Amino acid sequence: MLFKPQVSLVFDEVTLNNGIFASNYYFKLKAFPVTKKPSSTKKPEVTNLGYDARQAPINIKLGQDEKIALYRDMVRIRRFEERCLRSYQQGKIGGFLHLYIGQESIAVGCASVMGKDDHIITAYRDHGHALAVGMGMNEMMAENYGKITGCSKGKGGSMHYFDPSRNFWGGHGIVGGQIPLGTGLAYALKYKGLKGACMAFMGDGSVNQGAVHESYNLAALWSLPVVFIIENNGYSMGTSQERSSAGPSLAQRAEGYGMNWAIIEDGHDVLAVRDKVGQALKLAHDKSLPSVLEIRTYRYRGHSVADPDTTYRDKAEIEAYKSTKDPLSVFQLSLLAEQTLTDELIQKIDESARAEAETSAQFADASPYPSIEDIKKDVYWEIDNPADRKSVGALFFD
Ligand SMILES: Cc1ncc(C[n+]2csc(CCOP(=O)(O)OP(=O)(O)O)c2C)c(N)n1
Ligand SMILES: [Mg+2]
Repeated sequence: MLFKPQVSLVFDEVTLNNGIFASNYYFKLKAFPVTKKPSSTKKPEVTNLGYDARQAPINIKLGQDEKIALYRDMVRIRRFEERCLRSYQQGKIGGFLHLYIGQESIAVGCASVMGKDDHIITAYRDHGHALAVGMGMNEMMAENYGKITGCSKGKGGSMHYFDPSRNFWGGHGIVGGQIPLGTGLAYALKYKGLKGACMAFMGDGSVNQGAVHESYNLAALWSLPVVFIIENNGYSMGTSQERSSAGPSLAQRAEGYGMNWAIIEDGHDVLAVRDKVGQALKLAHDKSLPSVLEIRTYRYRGHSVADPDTTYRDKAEIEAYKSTKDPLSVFQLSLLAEQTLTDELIQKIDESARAEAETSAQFADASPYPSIEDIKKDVYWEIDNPADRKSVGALFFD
């Protein structure tokens, strides 16, 4: 339909054709303003908006100590990352450093509903998930410093934390790259008849990656025990979610694959995260059904600490979120109101988290760098298995 008005002409050509023909029209399309998204037509299946998360069955049974532990875990993430930022500014950390500050309720809420057979995989903004599953600040800070005592022996840095003993499979730098891997973990569980499910985390910027859709397709087709968790903090680097992703919501795309999906508006509320993620995890455990959850959240710092964060969003936007939805403050107020926390305990938790983070910086500082020999270890090298060698190519470190 070549003679339609310009908007539909371009849209038709782009959707009906491919290759050069379509890309000719791409530049015209690019200039169009972003259209307002239509509202969702179908109710999400795993959601329950406008409710009191404290009354959810999974939360009502929480004891005081468990609630304090959730709060403490969020504080530990915040203080650890603030210390990381200082170390970066002191020139102790090279490469990138992506802070999770503002999103703590998600990692802590999700890890708290994980069973011992469940697995977790995430992107490069991985400090929160690592601490939440029980990794130690020392091995994490040392990894940031590139030291041999780091969890990846100093070869991965902040983006590549790993701890298979805690079913924590990283820490991945390629946007969306961890999603096929997480789907593979879920496949392996089902294939081997093992218990458990995989929680595969991604940012809002991942959802347009082809590999994410290929993963959705296989997860639904083979009914895999996986929960895809989109941490929608509103931005991929400096591009807002509205400017990068079409459709009414990021999670609703799951409908195309016949998967359960939900939007968790109150991602700042650790109890709401526990409830909704717990439901999706139960579906994975009991029925081997996959889900896509979109958890709305916000990051306070720039994309990485190298991002001056001055061009793509307003400071007032950051302050508005901080003052009304800060995950730590919101939970703290609620626990104070029910007298689970006292001012004294809050101070104690805070001081202890600061001291732990400070100790980790000293530990990292005092640790040695890997030797050249250490750097060569654990790198796949065909010469390690000469009998199985199938191809000839350049060998690492030869
Ligand atoms: C395949 C690929 N493309 C581009 C990049 C560069 N890049 C790194 S982070 C990022 C933004 C991702 O944003 P989002 O998924 O929303 O995660 P967030 O940083 O908000 O946690 C981009 C484009 C990359 N690492 N990998
Ligand atoms: Mg994002």
